[in-house]
Amino acid sequence: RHQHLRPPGLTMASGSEGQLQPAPSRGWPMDKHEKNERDRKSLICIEGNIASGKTTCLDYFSKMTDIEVLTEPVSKWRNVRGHNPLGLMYQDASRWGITFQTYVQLTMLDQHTRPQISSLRMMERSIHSAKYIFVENLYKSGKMPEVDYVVLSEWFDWIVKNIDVSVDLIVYLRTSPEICYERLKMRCREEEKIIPLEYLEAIHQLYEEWLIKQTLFKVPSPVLVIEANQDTQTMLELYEKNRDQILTA
Ligand code: D5M
Repeated sequence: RHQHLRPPGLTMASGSEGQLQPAPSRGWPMDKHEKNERDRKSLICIEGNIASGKTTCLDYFSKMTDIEVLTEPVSKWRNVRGHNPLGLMYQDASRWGITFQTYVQLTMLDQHTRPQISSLRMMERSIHSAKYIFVENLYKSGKMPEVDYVVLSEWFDWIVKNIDVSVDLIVYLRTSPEICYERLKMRCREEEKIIPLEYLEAIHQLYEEWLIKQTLFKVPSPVLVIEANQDTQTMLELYEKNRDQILTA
């Protein structure tokens, strides 16, 4: 697949060229029949900064037949047995970062391992971005003690080694942090009112290093980059026009 054959706004991230192979198999005890079932099905993860337009993208594709969509389990993050770990994390990341990230890792693992009915599943973010973007950001910004980071990393490494959390394609909705900041203010989610622009800039930087420069961490699949600064209507037209390229990338 060559970059110049793609329509404007859609590019395969460098380093992904020629890597469109089946997902690697894992060591989790799975009989041959089960494994073959999984290999015939595809998982696309939609990645991007907070308020980058992932929901619009997923809403568009959810209307198609034979595509199942799993949105981020935000309602669980806001209410687990009466507690709101998402809100707590935004109020005091140093105290609640590990609590929230432990729960995100569990709920993301639950998403990855749910039986897949349709031949194509689209998922909002992944266990990989939870670790490589958000946990990394907490640690790098000095808000997560090294011991918390190491324990979470041990969990993450064990999961990746022993459970099938493979991904077939990452679609990266690439936005500027300023645009995300505007969209974030408009959607007015209570917990997010205290998010400063600097936080979105830090998340953006990590996404760029992970998925574009590919220098930081292992990228679990090829990456399709979609420039996503445009308004909702234009984005929907872009998805409509390039639907087949996205689905067969
Ligand atoms: O993400 C929904 C909200 O959840 C948003 O406030 C970002 C936050 N989020 C998502 N995943 C994580 C992790 N792993 N750590 C910290 N915060 C997270 P949205 O981007 O709107 O889909």
